[in-house]
Amino acid sequence: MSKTIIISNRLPLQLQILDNTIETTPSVGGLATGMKSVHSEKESVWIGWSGLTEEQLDPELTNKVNDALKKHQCISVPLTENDIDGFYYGFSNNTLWPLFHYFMEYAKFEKNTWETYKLVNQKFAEVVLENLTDGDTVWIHDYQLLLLPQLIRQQRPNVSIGFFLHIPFPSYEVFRTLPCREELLKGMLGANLLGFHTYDYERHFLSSVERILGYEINFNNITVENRIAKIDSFPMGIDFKKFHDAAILHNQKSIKERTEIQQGIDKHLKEEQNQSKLILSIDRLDYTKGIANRLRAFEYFLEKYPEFRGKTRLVMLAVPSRSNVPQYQLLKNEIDQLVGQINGKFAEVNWTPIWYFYRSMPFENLIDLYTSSEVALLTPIRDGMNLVAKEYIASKVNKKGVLILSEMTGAANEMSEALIINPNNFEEIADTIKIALEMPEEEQIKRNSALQKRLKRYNVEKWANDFMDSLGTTINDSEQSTQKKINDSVKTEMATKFLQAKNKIMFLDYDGTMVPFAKLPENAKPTQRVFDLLDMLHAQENTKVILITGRDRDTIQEWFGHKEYTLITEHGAWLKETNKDWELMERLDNQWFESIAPVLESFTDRTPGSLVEEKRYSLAWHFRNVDPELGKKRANTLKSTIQHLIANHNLEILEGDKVIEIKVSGVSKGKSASKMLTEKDYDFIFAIGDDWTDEHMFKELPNEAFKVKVGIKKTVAPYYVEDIDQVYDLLTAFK
Ligand code: GDG
Repeated sequence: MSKTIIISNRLPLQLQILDNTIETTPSVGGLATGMKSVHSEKESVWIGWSGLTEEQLDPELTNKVNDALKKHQCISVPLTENDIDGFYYGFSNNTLWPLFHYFMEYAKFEKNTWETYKLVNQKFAEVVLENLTDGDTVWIHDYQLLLLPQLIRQQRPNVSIGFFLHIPFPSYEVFRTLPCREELLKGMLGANLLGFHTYDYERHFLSSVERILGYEINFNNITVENRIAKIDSFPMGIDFKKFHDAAILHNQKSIKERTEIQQGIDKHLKEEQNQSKLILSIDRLDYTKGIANRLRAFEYFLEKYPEFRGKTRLVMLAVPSRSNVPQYQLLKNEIDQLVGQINGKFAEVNWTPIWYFYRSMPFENLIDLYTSSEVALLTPIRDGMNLVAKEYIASKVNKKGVLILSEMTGAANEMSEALIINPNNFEEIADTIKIALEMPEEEQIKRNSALQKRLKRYNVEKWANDFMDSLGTTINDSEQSTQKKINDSVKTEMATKFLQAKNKIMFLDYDGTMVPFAKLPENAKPTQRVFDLLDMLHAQENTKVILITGRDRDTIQEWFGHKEYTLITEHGAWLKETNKDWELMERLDNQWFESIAPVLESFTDRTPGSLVEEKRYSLAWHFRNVDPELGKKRANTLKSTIQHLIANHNLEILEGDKVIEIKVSGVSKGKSASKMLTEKDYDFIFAIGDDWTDEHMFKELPNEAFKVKVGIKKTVAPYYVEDIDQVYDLLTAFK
């Protein structure tokens, strides 16, 4: 039976060695709870690091660890101290984490940590491959494992792989600074489906793929060699019920049943005659979370609005994190100092402005803090999503409480009823704290009702199911196209029909079909391989071979004029039969050039990398070498400009692969191909091409013709091959 394999850097369990035995406790983080519903399915395993290095384990303990993990359907990836240093503290947290959060000045590029990152991703791949059987689905998580999708794909090309990034994907301008940017993108693109928290991260990723790898992108589908990878956003939710129910339970507790922390909070509130309001902040101690900014903004708030001194307090929980990375140690010192400084500056005998906890708290204390705080102040400088914001709202059973949230979090996209602030604007934060503390209850309830409704509906289970469903449909889509792929049996069938037929005609496109695209059109000259293939086909009995192209007559004459195959150029404007002169297939004129050519030239002047090609009866504006986004934008503007100019003329615009062509309407590969069929009664008709312009040919040729598209693109052709090599492979079967 097929299963789901979840893979993340850490397993969702904490292990402890106590007296030579292993104790396990479940992890609490967002990823662990999020994936619980997928993992609780019977057929699921979770692969990751156990938290214990090889140096901490002997063979006996390793067996015990493995047995303990097995009970929770977990499998560990054995890692050494050195692996953790280079892979986790090094490349993951000293390079990718800062860079992906736009802290470029913190990002270190070190060859040795990159090498370890590659090695550890390989170690993960080995464990996955040992446990992978046909039909399994793989779901890989986060920035520590960017290379893993491709490492698995290389060994198991047909496996269904999903990847989700929990942190932001930065803009191309930032991502491009990574020396290993290509490897990372290719690694990620091993997946069939790539998920991000927000559309912005998705768009940044697509832009990097387009600019760095030059892959073709169609909406959110990327053509990767012979497959489609789909990109989409899935904003992660929380286990709403867990937080909501825990808060209900908390509110029902008698004084005695309450936790020590809750009793402490109650005592203070009583002493302060319930005058004092709590502002909560919870994060891992991380520079991306904007903790120092938050403290400074709170200090500014107390200065600007002194009437709140003694009446409000910041409760700050900072959970220790990555304390082996130097930046985190520096941050810890900075925050310790700031808290001391602010408390020293404002404290009164019965009041200190900040309660600061530097530790992790059990879940029930988290609920104490969520339920007791009138305001949550979350000010990350960057944050992929921020689940704390969602948990705070879910815990507000009576819907009272105000969330102040940084616009730099993924969560801000979905939580527009919160008070959204810019974490760098202290003035705004100070004013917003005042607004929050004074917000009427009805307004709080109104805002939180809307927020809760959404959080309840799009919870973490829905998030995980949506991702898995989408992965399922992505695979089905590609399976649909595999049905049309030319495999050995289709090839044999075509070759047999070819041999049996008495009159055969073959339409062969040139660029993208016989030869790959070159930066400049004149550089895509035919190689000996092209001539050998065409000569071979031409030598077959009763076979008419037609090279049919959008290229200009003169170039094709120069390259193929000495050969005997039939040539059709400029999308069907010109025809050259064996040993004859060129003739016009359509009555054409080119007087319109003088009004259109200057427009194209003006676009070329403003668009670096573009060029105008003048054919006899058409003009083409090429933008293959233009920055992809600029190229698309200019092509769209050009189209609308030209459309306006050609209205009432017998002209049309043809959109090819990175080219816009203006030509006399009615001329097309389809029309000219159909004309060629009237000469004889052909009983074998074959057409192959890669471009949009070849679609005319596929549409107009009769149904019984064999029509083959080159590459995985939208097509009306019933068959496709993946690349030019496969074109050769197919055509050489016809002899
Ligand atoms: C990354 C991305 C993205 C925190 N302190 C305690 C505690 N927590 C729990 C919270 C929450 C989780 O940890 C923190 O999640 P966040 O989303 O806020 O932040 P990151 O850890 O940075 O997570 C982030 C997330 O991945 C998911 O994709 O949202 O943007 O950076 O669930 O409740 N839990 C307990 N004690 C604590 O002291 N028990």
